[in-house]
Amino acid sequence: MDYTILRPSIEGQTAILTISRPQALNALNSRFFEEMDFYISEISSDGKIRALIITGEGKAFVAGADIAEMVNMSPDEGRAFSEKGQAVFTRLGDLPFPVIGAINGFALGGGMELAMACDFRIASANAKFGQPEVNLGLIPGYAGTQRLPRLTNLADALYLLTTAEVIDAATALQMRLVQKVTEPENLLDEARRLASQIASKGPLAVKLVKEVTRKGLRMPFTEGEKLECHHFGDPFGNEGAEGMKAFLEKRKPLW
Ligand code: CO8
Repeated sequence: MDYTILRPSIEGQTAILTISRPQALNALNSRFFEEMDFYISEISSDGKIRALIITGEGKAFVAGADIAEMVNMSPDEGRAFSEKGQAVFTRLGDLPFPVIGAINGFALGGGMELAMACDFRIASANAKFGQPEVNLGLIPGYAGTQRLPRLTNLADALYLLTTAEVIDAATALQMRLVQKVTEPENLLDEARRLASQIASKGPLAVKLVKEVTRKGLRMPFTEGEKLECHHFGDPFGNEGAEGMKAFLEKRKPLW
């Protein structure tokens, strides 16, 4: 597929995906979801990637779903647009390595939902977050109502969802919506540093820890314990044996 909105690149074991539709502040349209879906398939079969960074070009990460595309939709078309977007964001979160949101500016509506679909987020000090859907008489459609209270808490989530208040990066950090804030000029290097840090760990262990943690949130505690126990055994005899041997031999593991 020809990418017209996404700009993918690979630096060593890190993939970087830049959303590049700055004339519309990177608003998410159908074409974006087609390209994203294709890119996820492409990257999930590339065995050497250890982390994906998602960022935006220009002053926005993403300023929301494309309002111009949605304005004349019927209720059924709205539902279909939501369903497609939710499925793509779920596939993104299910990638077998961490997905880091590098939030460079406005992350509003569908943009904040995309940021929340990443495994964790770092933000530039000038980033802005909000769920302004109620300003338009809408509700979030890419699982924002579900991810936001899970990442923050019920009251903070309902506060943001009902007031449509736009918050700055420092407030987002306080709410634990983002994990780090950097100066704008350091954002991508900090994301690269985190990606390299993760790439130096056992790749099977990183994949499993992400899978068990994410799946565990969707099941009762005791089921999650069983899932962890099951996968705890997987690295023994291969990657885990090398990691433990390397520790005992006081050397770096060879993954
Ligand atoms: N959709 C379409 N176009 C957009 C969007 C958007 N979400 N945001 C900005 N643009 C366009 C503007 O229309 C403008 O285009 P043009 O130059 O042709 O007039 C261009 O981007 C630049 O924008 P501004 O001139 O407005 O830039 P400012 O710096 O003055 O303002 C803001 C920046 C504050 C970010 C402002 O653009 C804004 O408020 N944008 C809309 C934010 C918003 O409401 N986002 C939520 C959208 S709804 C949503 O995301 C629902 C998600 C769930 C959908 C589920 C599927 C059904």
